[in-house]
Amino acid sequence: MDLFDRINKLKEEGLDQIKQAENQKMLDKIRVELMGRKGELTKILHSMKDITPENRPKVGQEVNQVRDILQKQLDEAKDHFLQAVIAKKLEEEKIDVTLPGREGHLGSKHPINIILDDLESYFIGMGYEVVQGPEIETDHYCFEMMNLPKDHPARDMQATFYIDEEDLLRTQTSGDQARVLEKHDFSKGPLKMVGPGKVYRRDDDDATHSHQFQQMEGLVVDKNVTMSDLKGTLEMIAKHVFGQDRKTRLRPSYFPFTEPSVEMDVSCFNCNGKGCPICKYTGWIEVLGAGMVHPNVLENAGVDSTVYGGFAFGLGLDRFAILKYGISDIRDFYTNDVRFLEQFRKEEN
Ligand code: FA5
Repeated sequence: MDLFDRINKLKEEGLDQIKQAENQKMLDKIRVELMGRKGELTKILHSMKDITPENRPKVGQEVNQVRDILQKQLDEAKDHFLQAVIAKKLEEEKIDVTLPGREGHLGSKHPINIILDDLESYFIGMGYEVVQGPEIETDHYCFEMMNLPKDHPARDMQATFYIDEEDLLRTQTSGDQARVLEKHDFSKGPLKMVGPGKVYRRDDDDATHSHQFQQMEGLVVDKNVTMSDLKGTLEMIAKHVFGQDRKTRLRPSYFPFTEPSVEMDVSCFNCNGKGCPICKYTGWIEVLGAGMVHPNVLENAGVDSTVYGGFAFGLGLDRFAILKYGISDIRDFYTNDVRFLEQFRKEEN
């Protein structure tokens, strides 16, 4: 076979091999065989000295042409495999933008906080200031300043957790009254405050009693504050939270820091007033204590009780939430079960 036929055969075989390559790896192997240092074409170029001088340029030109053709085919095949890899990757990583997104898990507000936030804005709207007393309160503010001296029998109703002789987990938010009264400057206007927060008692836990619950204290002191101001305020709160239909009633009661004293009941959410185990067959659930501020409380805080007077209330936020949402057991508030809490997401604003 003459040299030109051999070169032509190498070209045909090379092109054929490239066509047969199934992947990049096979193609790399073929490239080395065809174009590498040990390849047939390279060998021909290296043996130029054996070729007659007049044929040398022609052979060189022919070999280089074949190398160019093969290189072009190799490049095209390489490009083809690369495109195939990219297409496969794109297919695998395809994102369907029309699919609905995955929702992150959002927490929801605790029902007591929903009531608390709502009441706070309601009172702020009526010109009240929101204060925050300490959960570890002193005997002085929790009891003494509130007209409950050490031997007072009403202390028994609020047996609690003492930390030492003087400090205790507060049984009521009423200590906030004394703290605010001591500081208030009446020359600047009347005192109107609410003080929400946790309180603790050694109560037996049942559907409507917990040893830890939340109260919101309220206090209004000015000249000429009357019992009808208190009644009007309590009725407004009840209507705001429970709606116009739920019945309320005031009962005479006793608190050492108010005179006269009342308690407000709201008709039971469960039996609508007929009587059931939740309301202990009374048809009513007590939600707050209130009354006209006792002169001793004012005087203890340095306020002249012959000039100033006022009303105070302490409402149970848990009881408000129980009645508003129809919750059959107060303990559900404190077990932290997300399935319970999630039911109130729609109530958040
Ligand atoms: C008091 O704590 C008074 N300090 C309220 C007060 C303030 C009266 C200002 C006058 C003036 P009482 O012990 O009744 O009162 O509690 C008030 C409210 O807290 C109750 O009406 C009830 O709604 C709620 N409460 C009382 N004990 C519990 C309990 N163990 N678990 C859940 N809520 C309770």
